[in-house]
Amino acid sequence: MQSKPTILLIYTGGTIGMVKDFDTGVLKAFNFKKLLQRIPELKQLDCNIETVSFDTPIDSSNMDPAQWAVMAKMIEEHYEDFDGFVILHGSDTMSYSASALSFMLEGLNKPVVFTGSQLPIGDLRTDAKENLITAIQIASLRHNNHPGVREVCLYFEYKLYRGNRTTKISAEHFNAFTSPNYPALAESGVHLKLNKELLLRADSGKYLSVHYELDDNVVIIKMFPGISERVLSSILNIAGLKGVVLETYGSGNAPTEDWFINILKEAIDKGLHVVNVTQCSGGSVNMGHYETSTQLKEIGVISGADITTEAAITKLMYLLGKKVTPADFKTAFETSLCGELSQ
Ligand code: ASN
Repeated sequence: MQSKPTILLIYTGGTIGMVKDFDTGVLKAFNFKKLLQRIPELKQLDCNIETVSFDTPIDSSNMDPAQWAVMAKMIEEHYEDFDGFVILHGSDTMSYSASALSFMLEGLNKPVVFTGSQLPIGDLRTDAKENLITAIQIASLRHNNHPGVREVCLYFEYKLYRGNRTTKISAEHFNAFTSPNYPALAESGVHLKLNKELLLRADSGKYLSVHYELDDNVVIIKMFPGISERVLSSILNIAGLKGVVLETYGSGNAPTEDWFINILKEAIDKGLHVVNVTQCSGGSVNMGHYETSTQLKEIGVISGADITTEAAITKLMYLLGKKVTPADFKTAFETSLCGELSQ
């Protein structure tokens, strides 16, 4: 008889575990043990669950690369002892964390499922229970004696997404995430339906290798009509800056004015990596499609294709941390590492 899957639940904080401060009415992170007591249903799941928690649970607005390293370390240290990992995380920056971990956990061959909620677990109308219970069930799935899912994903409101394809779209609705350029990996209804053909299949001979070095000398610049030479030039000349995610218009378009192209060209010639992503919520950058992106291509701007901004900025941190050489950087960025862009 096969033994029950074992799941490690990692609690980082977020609304799911928050309670209202009686004096101020403000939502604050809460003790994890008390949180678990509010979900007796967990005992009914057909798996063994163990838990670890951040020493101080945080609102995910306080998330940063150091905290990603803490999560990655928890997974690395417990990797052999568990069949899957569920990370309870605030929804605000969950897509950034899921993207970062997808790059940091190279060779991952087990599920890492991020989830959280829009209402605290103690709230009568909470979405936390369904999200948590189904995330654990997904992490427990087995197929031919292998984990059913072997990548970093995000489960929210009946849908499982590839983590590095997601973005938070609503501060109000339970349906808070979307994956604009890649279909859902699974849908939960009467049945839990896994779209197997969409899943990543890691090379099973590969071992987990965790990359902790992330370089935060990066910035996101969102284009807007009226952005001035002074503003753009000040940002691109920040001392030590190494990478820029430039959110352009439509399919990767930007002004054709000389000052704009010259500032970017100078920065790229000095060694700055500039990645073009679209500020549209779906679709892909296609430099050279319009006259307004042809020069960007010529001066060496990197195409982010259909990558999300969250995945682009964390991929920049990861590749810079890995010290990829300037000659290889553009190709490395434009190559999909773990399903974050379509090629
Ligand atoms: N502010 C919360 C967080 O990201 C939002 C949430 O979890 N729904 O930690």
